[in-house]
Parts: sequence; structure tokens; C-alpha cells
Amino acid sequence: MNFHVMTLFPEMIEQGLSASIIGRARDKGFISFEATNIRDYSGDLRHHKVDDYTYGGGAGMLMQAQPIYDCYRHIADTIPDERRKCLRVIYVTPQGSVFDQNMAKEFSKEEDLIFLCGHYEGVDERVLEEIVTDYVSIGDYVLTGGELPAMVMIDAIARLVPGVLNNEESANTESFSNYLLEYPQYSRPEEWMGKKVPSILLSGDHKKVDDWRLEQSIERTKMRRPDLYEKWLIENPPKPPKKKRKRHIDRDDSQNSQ
Ligand code: 6GU
Repeated sequence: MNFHVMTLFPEMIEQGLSASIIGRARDKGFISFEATNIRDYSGDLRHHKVDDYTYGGGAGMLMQAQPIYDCYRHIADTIPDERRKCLRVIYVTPQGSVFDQNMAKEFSKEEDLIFLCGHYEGVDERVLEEIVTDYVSIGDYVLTGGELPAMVMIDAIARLVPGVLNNEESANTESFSNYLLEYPQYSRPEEWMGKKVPSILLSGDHKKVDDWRLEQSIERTKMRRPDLYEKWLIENPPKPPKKKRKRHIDRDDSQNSQ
């Protein structure tokens, strides 16, 4: 999978994505990423200007349409015809839909993704209308630029691309998809600062350990993320009471009536 990033700060993207698992995946060829400097496409050959005042007044500068469009054309021209036709261009903006694991899964099916990182007060609306297919935010707060959000999304998407994670790492992949948070985990020593590892984890009984972990996940999700817990409940409704219990009540009833 190929990530193309249009930005005024290509070194931020390069450095941010070159370390750790994502860097390793790039070195091994499972993904590629390339940050293109929008400034290189400025029509202003003297000062390489990419921003200007907003019509109608107001504070701040706006990124102009032309450098962004030319940068986009350059990237799109490197992509084969059949893939270019259905190319998705993501504008990272607090005005977008909020990114989540399902979106990451959807985007991970693409062969190419282009990210547009804005700066200053925003981007001329006309170029957005011309090239953008998806408006995506990473949450309800404002950042100074789109580079960090783009990296957040690229990380979440890239780890779903086959080959990027090794077996051990991918064991974790499902933990958010099923709406439950991870259960608590412990490593050596068995006792630290007077706190003991829950004894069930030392029992060697895998069934009991699994049951305990699920129960902890449910409890933790209920406490910390009631919104996720509600979604989990819809897909995992409580089991109806067993028949045996019903018969017991019937018998009680008959006893009462005697
Ligand atoms: Cl995608 N961009 C910016 N600039 N700020 C944000 C954001 C994106 N998501 C949350 N805040």
C-alpha cells in the first residue's frame, strides 16, 4: 500500500513514520510512504509563496488552490490509470468525520491513499471541491496542522496491511474491533510494591484465565468507556435465563398455590 502525503513539512512525516513497526514495514516493502512538499509547486518562483489573505477579510492566511492542485496532479500522474480513477484523497481537518477503527479497516483495502495536510487558517475551498473525496478528523480538538493527524491515520491503517505486523503483534488487532478494551496484564515479579498478580493468572487453567480476562474487559469497558460498552451490549445481548430456572419458578408457583 502506498501513502502519499501533501504537506508543507515533509520532514515531519518522514521522521514520524520511519521509526519502529511502520519504518520496518516500509524497509520490507509492505508499505511505502512519500511526503511531497506543496511549496515545490508554488507558482511564485521568487518566494515560493503558498498562502494569501482571505477574501471577505478575517485574520490569518489561507493556502492557495494552485500549488495544492499542481502537487496533487504530480502525485496522481505517478499512479497507473486504473488505480487513479478511484483514488481517494483525504483532507485532514477538524471539520471531517471522526476517524475510527472501522474507517481504518476500509482505507486499508486501498492500494493508494493521498493525504492533504492543511496549515494556516485553512485551504481555498475550490481545490478541496476539485480533489478531495474524504474529510476526516481525529477528534474534537484543534491542532496546528494536519501532519500529526495524517500520521495517526497512516499508523492505524498501515498496521492492518498484511505483513506489517508479525504474529505476536497482530494478536492484538481485534481488541478494539469487538468494542471491548484490553484486560489488565502483568509480568514478573509476582509481587511488586506489595501488589500481587491475580492468582487466577498463575493457576495454569486456560479456560479460567480466558473467562477472567473477558470479565475484566467487560468491566473495564463499562467503567471507562460506557459509550463502547453500549455498542458491545447490542452485539452481545445478555443470554435469556435458562429453562431450568423457569421450571424452578414454576415449581415454586405450584408450591405457593397449594
Ligand atoms: Cl485532521 N486536523 C487539524 N488541523 N486539527 C485536528 C484534526 C485534523 N483532527 C482533530 N483536530
